[in-house]
Amino acid sequence: MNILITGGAGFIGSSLCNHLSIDNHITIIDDLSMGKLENIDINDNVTFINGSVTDKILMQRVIKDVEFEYIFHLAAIASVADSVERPIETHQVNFESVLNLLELVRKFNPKLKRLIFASSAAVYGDEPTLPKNEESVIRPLTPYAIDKFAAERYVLAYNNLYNIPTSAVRFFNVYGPNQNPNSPYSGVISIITNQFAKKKSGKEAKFKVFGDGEQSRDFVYIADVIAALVLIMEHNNAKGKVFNVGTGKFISINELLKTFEKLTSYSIPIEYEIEREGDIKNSFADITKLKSLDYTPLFSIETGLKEYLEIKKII
Ligand code: UD2
Repeated sequence: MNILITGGAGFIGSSLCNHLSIDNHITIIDDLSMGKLENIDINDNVTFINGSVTDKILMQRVIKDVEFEYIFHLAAIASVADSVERPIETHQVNFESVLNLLELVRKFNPKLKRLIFASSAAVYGDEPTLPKNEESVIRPLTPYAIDKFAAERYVLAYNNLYNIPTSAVRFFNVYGPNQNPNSPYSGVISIITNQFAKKKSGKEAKFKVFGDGEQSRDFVYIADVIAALVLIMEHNNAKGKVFNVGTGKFISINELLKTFEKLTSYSIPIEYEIEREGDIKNSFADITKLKSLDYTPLFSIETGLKEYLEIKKII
């Protein structure tokens, strides 16, 4: 099958590509702003296009030329802070590209079996009720979260209004190999892992906790995320629906650091700094809806982290 993955050189996109390219032909569109070519196992089944999803001419040419069975729209500017600094630029990537893609599919891609859009747990904002289920109060607080929610609604409306088969996923805190640790807004697990790698190679290492470290997150390992995406892609009754993708469990940053220490048998200096502006205290997913598609997360934080640290040769 022909599958398009936008953002296919990024963390989640490249992991999905490496999984699906065994049996399918994958086209990747990525501008390499966060993603890296090294993330992708390039083979005869993968076509890489270096370009932006905001390039309407490029997008039209690709959709018209190939006619995909499946599209995963994962390209985004994932930094919430960046969206606060540059709301217009990030809106073009995080929202306008989605609407443009939906229109292109409506006009030129009648063969489509499913389009899956990557939304975010950010849509829930700071409303404190836990766990978050897909019907929980939505309170998007930043341009990033507002764009994700608006785009997600468009994606689902195209299913209802135009019969274009779509689904959306709200990712909680995904971690694993290929996650870029180089921005302060990179996933916290990739940042901590990077510091433990430095420590292992004898370099100076330290980690800054924003706030008291008692904030908690639902960290989901990339292999479980890929399994969830494949289930949604294959299930007809996932059409027109949005799904939380998490584990249904949570851990605090302090406990997470202890888990790193236990797994690696060493520790790094920890500094506590002022809480990050706009940080959410606690977040975890109700995954009942995803479980209705026979999803079971296979990795706990301990087993997922262990595999990740082994792949990174830290343990
Ligand atoms: C996640 C998403 C973000 C958005 C948001 C919505 C990731 C990488 N980011 O942000 O895109 O969807 O959820 O709520 O999944 N921390 C430290 N020290 C560090 C880095 C982080 O203490 O060096 C803390 C941070 O303040 C936060 C926690 O660790 O309390 C998790 O941070 P994160 O950036 O990994 O993820 P989050 O939940 O803020």
